[in-house]
Amino acid sequence: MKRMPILVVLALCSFALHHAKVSAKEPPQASAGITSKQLTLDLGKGVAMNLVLIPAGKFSMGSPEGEEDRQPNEGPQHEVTISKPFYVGVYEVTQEQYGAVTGANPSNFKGAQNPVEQVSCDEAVEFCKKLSAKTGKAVRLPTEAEWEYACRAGTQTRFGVCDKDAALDECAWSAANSERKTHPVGQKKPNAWGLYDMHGNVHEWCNDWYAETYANAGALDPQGPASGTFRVLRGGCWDFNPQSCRSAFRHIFWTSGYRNGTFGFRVAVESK
Ligand SMILES: [Ca+2]
Repeated sequence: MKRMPILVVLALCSFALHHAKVSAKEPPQASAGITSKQLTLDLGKGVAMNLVLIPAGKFSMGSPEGEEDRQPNEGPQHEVTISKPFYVGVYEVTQEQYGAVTGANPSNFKGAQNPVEQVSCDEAVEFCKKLSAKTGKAVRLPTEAEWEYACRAGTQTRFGVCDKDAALDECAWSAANSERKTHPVGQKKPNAWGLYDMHGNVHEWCNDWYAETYANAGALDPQGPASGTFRVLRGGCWDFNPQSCRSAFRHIFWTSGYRNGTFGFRVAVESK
């Protein structure tokens, strides 16, 4: 692969210019106390990736015992501190973006603005390494804690955008409305921090090894177990029921090299 010129553009409110092919609206103005900073990465070949700065803060990770459809591995619910702001992708990584960085498109459901799928965790990590080299930024998969924190965007309800399964139609592609396929990113309602498709469309790889319980989870910037057999995916997908798109739901049982038409990802970038 040719080495591409490094070009990183920090921009405020600029990503409509860079993402004109996507039908998504711009994220709403952040609420009080929340920064509206955005980061745009130039992937080359006229392709950009937009990220939004997620503020440091605390949240309750996992679901309360009384939550409808709760699974045992979502507990115990515990307070987590995210000590540093970090950028996270506004959208799932698209096929156009994946192709610009790797030259490949393994997806079952072809579409430049559809999320890339049929990507293993190892391949997602490799994408991050290549994008880091291209941009000079520290690009990586989000931790499971970062993912859930970003998904919730200050909420403690079952979903980060809405709280009823029926209302999820407005904010996620699940088995209830997907017609059994992925859809272009950014067509549903974003959460309060301007993130689209955190619920549904494709499952999203996280960096953590899977732990069956949060009993031994750290409270400060948890990274998950030091080693393990399975990785974790979050957010549910086009092939899962709405209840499996809940903020706390954890999809596991998949090794780092396994790929599937429901598996995609979004990236995180260190803010400093
Ligand atoms: Ca998703």
